[in-house]
Amino acid sequence: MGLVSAKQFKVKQAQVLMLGLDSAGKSTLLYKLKFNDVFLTLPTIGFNVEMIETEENIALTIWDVGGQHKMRTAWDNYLENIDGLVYVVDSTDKQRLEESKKELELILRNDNIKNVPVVVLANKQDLPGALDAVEITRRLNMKKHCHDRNWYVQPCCAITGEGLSQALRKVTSFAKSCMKSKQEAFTIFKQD
Ligand code: G3D
Ligand code: MG
Repeated sequence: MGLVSAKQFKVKQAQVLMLGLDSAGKSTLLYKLKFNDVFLTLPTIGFNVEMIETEENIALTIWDVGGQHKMRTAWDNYLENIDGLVYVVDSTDKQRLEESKKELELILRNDNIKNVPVVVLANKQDLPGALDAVEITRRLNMKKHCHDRNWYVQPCCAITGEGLSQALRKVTSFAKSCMKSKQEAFTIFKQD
């Protein structure tokens, strides 16, 4: 007990769910964020989870859930009580962007994540032909599907780490405001 500083008690915990099609780069991103290193990944069966401390007195618990077709039906089980959604796309996989958009649309329709902010990671920007953030925004129809919540599209590369500190800052600030609104809604509910 004596080893735990008072500051650690004040650290808030935000739950962040990371989804996207298989091979978008979710697990690579998770481990790059956590260990600043690139590991050999295998298709994720179930989920990986890591806690990432940020500089803003908030720790993000990031859930990386497998994105293969047969596992997407399980995504709904992870949507409760989250403070942020990170949606990863392979910016070079033009053929599957439509499929990725449809999956995102399905998730956003779920009542459990009403108003939950979304950060799209336009991953694999190091590869030739990668679509930029403007084009990913357009192809995912973000303005329409996310009009009721905070959202942002961040280009990045999980291998070099480019764009990841910006992404982390965005996820953190969105998650903070999401937690604040939930707290305010809870306080009003208790007063009624
Ligand atoms: P997933 O967890 O979304 O299914 P993974 O995806 O993290 O397992 O990554 C799938 C493949 O994409 C891996 O390659 C990984 O190295 C690669 N990858 C992830 N992010 C990037 C990136 O930003 N740039 C490049 N060039 N490759 C990336 P393998 O070959 O192991 O399948
Ligand atoms: Mg994976």
